[in-house]
Amino acid sequence: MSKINVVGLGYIGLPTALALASHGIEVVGTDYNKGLVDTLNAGHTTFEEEGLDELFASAVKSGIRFTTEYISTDIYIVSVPTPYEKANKKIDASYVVNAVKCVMDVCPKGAVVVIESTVSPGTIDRFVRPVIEENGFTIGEDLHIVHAPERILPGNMIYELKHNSRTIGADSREIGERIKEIYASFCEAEIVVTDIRTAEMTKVVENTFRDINIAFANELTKICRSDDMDVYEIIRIANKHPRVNILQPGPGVGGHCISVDPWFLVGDYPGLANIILSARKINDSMPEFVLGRINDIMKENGIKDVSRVGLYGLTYKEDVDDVRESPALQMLECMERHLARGVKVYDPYVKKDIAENQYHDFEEFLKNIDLIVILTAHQEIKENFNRIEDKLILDTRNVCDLEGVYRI
Ligand code: SAJ
Repeated sequence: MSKINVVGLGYIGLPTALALASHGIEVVGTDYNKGLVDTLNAGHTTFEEEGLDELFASAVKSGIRFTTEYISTDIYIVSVPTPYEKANKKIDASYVVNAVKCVMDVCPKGAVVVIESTVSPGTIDRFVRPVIEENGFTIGEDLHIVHAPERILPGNMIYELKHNSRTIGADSREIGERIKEIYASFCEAEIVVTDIRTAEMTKVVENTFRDINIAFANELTKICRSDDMDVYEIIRIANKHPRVNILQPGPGVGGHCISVDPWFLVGDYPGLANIILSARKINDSMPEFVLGRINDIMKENGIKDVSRVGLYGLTYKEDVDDVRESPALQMLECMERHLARGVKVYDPYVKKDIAENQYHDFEEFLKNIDLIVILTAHQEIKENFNRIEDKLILDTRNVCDLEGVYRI
């Protein structure tokens, strides 16, 4: 089996490199962030995920190497960021294009570059193929392109890396099957080989489907709130129907995937992506909806000073350390716009100071607040409801079973 150079050692690239190395494949992990590479070479992982440290130890034992350099080999897996430009909702493919350029500087003839990064439909045609041809390479001879989007769930990545089915998009069945064999070294689920544009679209469609379903739950919570109905009881009972699976309302949709990918379709198919756009607007309205609930509760209980309110949870969802696009940060931005500063914040997973009035000790955080807003259902809060029973509680995640808890 060929040596593989995994380029980009973030939330996706690192677990992928470790899984390949732990299953008998020679792997070199490359990242332009020297600090990150040094951390890995010092024997430390760079983020928290169930099972990551064990996989890291197994990969190190198998001889995985980490470097800032690209190496000359015949298979590259590229997992670099694909941010989107908020203004025009278009993808920024520059990181992918730059990685492919670096591959071309070192790769032998006939190498395969596998792009795992989530890209909007048509990105590889619009940005990757031209840069390869502009450098005098013939696609399908000098360099093969494959798109293999991942679908692992942050918070359960290592398990899903092994058990989720995979999609391999390639220009030829032969190359697709060759890359399928590599992923089959650690993936025990079905691996589907298709064309590149189909692979690009399925990935974005999967996340868009989830965004729309979350938006339905969020719109339902607004409707029920307006008519004093219990949305959670309605969802609980409705989901007993064999073909109904309503998701959970929340304070908004965060993360760098579900809150981003649907915008690719809105940006690329204006006038057609209507439900998709509406769902995005509903989900993006939830942080302000929660602020409205906080305001109502403060008035109802005579809390005049917003510094008596504490936001529990800065990450975008439970038991992860990722704050990208998190509802809490969207709320803080909104409060700043309305000059409502002073709210206290705390998250056990966020060690760095990223907000004003951020606490790093749960007890300290609790000391001077009257209303705690549960924005992220970390295991810590679920195990410590007894420590907040003397507070007013707004539970945006419906996890607290204490009496008199407010919900969104
Ligand atoms: N959320 C709700 N209500 C729900 C479910 C989620 O409000 O019922 C919120 C979460 O709190 C979070 C956001 O939505 O803020 C997204 O969380 P998530 O757990 O639904 O998904 P992600 O973003 O962590 O991971 C998704 C997954 N995609 C799908 O489930 C279709 C994962 O499989 C992908 O690999 C990942 O995006 C990605 O990287 O694309």
